[in-house]
Amino acid sequence: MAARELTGSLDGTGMRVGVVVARFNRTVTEALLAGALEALTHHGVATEDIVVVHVPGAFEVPFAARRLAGAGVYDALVCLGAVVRGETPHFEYIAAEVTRGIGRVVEDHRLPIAFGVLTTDSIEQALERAGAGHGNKGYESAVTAIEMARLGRLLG
Ligand code: INI
Repeated sequence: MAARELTGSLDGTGMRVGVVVARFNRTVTEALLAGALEALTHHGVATEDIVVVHVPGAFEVPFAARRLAGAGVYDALVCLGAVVRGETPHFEYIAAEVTRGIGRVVEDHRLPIAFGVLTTDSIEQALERAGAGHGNKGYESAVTAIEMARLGRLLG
């Protein structure tokens, strides 16, 4: 007998999705947000079922994600930001905290959260990952959010 395989579909119909986006490195994060919104609507999520929360920087993303998760009405969240390595250790702290913070929200709320926070050495590298269509980490993250929300339903 064949093994039973479970994969979440990419059908976002009827889903409610929260998007948290950091303003820091705005050129990059606006492109990530555009990609995420394009992916969500392309995969069937209704515009009125999407909430976008803007926060100052990546460090603030987990706070907003936790609040959205606590609301209990979203099928998945998408977190977007761009942490670019500078001359100071600040990068390491911010990158570590946003990663840890989002991970904890996933564990605490058992909610799929796609990690669309770029961590790069330069703004150029970040812009490359925030390009049009599928080269856009925001787009990819939104698709991941839908797949994981569907998978979560299958897993029960
Ligand atoms: N926030 C970012 O989103 N990306 C960065 O690259 C960044 N750097 O390098 O400093 C950054 N800092 C701001 C931080 O996220 C907070 O908004 C700030 O520390 C206030 O809490």
